[in-house]
Amino acid sequence: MSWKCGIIGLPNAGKSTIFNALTAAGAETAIYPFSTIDPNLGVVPVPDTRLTALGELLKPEKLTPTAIEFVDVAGLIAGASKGEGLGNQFLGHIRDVDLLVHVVRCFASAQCPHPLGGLNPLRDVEVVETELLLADLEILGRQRLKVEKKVRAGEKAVAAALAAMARVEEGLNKGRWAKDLNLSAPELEHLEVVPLLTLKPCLFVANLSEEEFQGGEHYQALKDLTAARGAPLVPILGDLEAELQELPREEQQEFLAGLGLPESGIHRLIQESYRLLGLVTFYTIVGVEVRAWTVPQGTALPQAAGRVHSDMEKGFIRAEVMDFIDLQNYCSQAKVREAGRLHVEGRDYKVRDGEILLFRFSK
Ligand SMILES: Nc1nc2c(ncn2[C@@H]2O[C@H](COP(=O)(O)OP(=O)(O)OP(=O)(O)O)[C@@H](O)[C@H]2O)c(=O)[nH]1
Ligand SMILES: [Mg+2]
Repeated sequence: MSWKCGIIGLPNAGKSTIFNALTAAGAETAIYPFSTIDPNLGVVPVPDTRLTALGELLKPEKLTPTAIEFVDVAGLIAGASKGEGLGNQFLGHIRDVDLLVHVVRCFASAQCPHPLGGLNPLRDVEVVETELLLADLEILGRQRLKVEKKVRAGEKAVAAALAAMARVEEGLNKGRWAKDLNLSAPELEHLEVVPLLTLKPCLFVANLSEEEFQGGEHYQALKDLTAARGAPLVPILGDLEAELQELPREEQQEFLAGLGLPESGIHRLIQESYRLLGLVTFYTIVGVEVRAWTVPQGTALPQAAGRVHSDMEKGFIRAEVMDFIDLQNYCSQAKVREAGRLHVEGRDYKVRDGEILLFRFSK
């Protein structure tokens, strides 16, 4: 199982450009809208300084990072929820993602006109979000009809499901996202059959020109909006970062530092997505390979073992647990053990971020 992030936004916002930079995969970009028709799917390694440090310390033959997926879909325009443009397809492709990455255009370009006229990030955000809300209302409406049929057929147990749907519909009609309605666990369970877009976590990307980055009004407007909502915003100089992917890492960093950027926006985007998905990373050192793995926060050891191999989950006995920091400080697994910093844990233990696990299992 891997986690998927859907890149959404208006046509020509620079979604494919950012996707390219993410995957350096060469998805098509174009100066005309709707250049992306089939969604592009890219598997992106998660930059991880701990894994790099483990590589330097243990010098394994193989160092394998964990990864998340990004999907690049067609641009969304007003009316998409009613099937305008490639809207329906677009919405279909992002129903199964775990996180929405909303790219907002903050760059002017003579060659590549804005589909709605001039630059106006706040309007753009509203257009896209309105479509998400409408799409959810539509899918809820359809589901409600199905449930109401069951009520007429005499099924009584569906009243709670109807009530949960009504609550979300009421919220959406007021412009509130399903994720902000404090839905209870039973309500969420009733809604599981409805793949709501507004239930997903969302982060914003400001796709910036250099001028905007140096203090433009459009970038500022978007910063104010996201700050007021407490929503994460990652600034990216899309075009530039896509081009930089051709250069070696150090040169990329030098270039960005010259512009006053401490790190690549693309790296920040990957890390921020990872954080918002509520994931933790654990490591295994087996034979010639040091490898990073991803599990949701709160995952117990047997299920974590199952990420590595299903047999290890079935036959799970216990795990030896070591903290990355301890291995870094003591420099070898044997010394961590000697220092009494290695602990043995059983089935109920929840994996924490940065732990190095050695699973014991019966075959
Ligand atoms: N100047 C400038 N141009 C950009 C930037 N990002 C993207 N572009 C250009 O804008 C055009 C459209 O970019 P795409 O990445 O194809 O846009 P998209 O959002 O994927 O568009 P659709 O797939 O049509 O929805 C391309 O010509 C890009 O080179 C940027 O940061 N600055
Ligand atoms: Mg595109």
